[in-house]
Amino acid sequence: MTEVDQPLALDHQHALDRDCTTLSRHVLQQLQSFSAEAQDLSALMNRIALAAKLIARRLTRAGLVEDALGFTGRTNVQGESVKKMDVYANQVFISVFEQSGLVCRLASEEMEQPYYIPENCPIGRYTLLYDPIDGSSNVDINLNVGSIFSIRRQEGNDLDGTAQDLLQNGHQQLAAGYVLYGPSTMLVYSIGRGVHAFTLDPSLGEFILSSENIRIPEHGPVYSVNEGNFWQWEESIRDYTRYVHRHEGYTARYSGALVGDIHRILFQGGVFLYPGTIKKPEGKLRLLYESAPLAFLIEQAGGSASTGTQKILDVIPEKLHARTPLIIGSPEDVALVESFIQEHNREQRDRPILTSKD
Ligand code: P6P
Repeated sequence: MTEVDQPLALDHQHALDRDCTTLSRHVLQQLQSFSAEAQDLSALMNRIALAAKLIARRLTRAGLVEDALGFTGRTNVQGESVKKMDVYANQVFISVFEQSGLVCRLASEEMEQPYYIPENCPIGRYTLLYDPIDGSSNVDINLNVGSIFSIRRQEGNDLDGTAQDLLQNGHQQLAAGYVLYGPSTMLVYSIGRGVHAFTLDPSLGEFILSSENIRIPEHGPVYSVNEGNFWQWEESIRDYTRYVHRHEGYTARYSGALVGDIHRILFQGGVFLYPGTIKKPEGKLRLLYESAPLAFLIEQAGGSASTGTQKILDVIPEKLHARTPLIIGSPEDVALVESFIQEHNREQRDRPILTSKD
């Protein structure tokens, strides 16, 4: 045997195989198919990876690039101040998908109406729903931020441009996931066959498979909630918070950026809550761009996601930018929060109705 014919040492072979497991190849392996839809999903995930690389590159140099940080002075459809990075990241997704031929419509948390790509519409029958930079308040202080994405089929021609076909429950999602821009850039996704994580290797410019078939712990120590809203919560959420304050084994972690908090819980277990508040009774987080994609992914990892009284994936939005309360994470920890809500609702129901005669 010549030197070239010599087989690589097993660990080197494994490393080489792993480095060749790119996102697009993994999708096809997952589907065990080369059908048109499998090829589409593979190509869609590849485009999302390209968007993630472009955003990661900008973030890593944001402090050095003129005009990358700070606010634009505008507010978005959510009523939030728009950061320059929000605008850049939103445009990245549009540019990346305009050339793809796959996506007919882009619905972004940053845009009041969907963005149509007419030249793609006869061919590409998919809609990408995304939050281009989630947690953008962290950008200027160099803390982790994320992108959240969801892919749905476009049903019908949406000729009136109101995207009514998107007002369906989260079970209609074909794929969902997030990109975490942290010490490393990770892309975590599911096409309904488990949850898998890829880490960007900057030397290759490729996302390489780093964790496959991730399962969330049944229970974990983390509870992640902005306790500054305590005064605005329902009594049931306050009772849950008092419970974890008084019992050993809980630890509070809250970064102000949903993707990082969810990623921690995916690997360590626990629960993230953004309940309704006095100012936002329906909650702050957006169903189509944040809660539903993350619910799809966390349920694929064996976790749970609810509004407190309804599974997130069953919620049918009344409008594109609908918000929901979100309780998401390890099944035992989500169930504990729900038990306080159920108990509170039972007490409310059983409370005798006092009349003027009483
Ligand atoms: P608060 C960021 O604006 C975001 O949408 C999520 O990423 C994050 O979890 C949440 O809002 C933080 O909101 O009210 O605690 O600052």
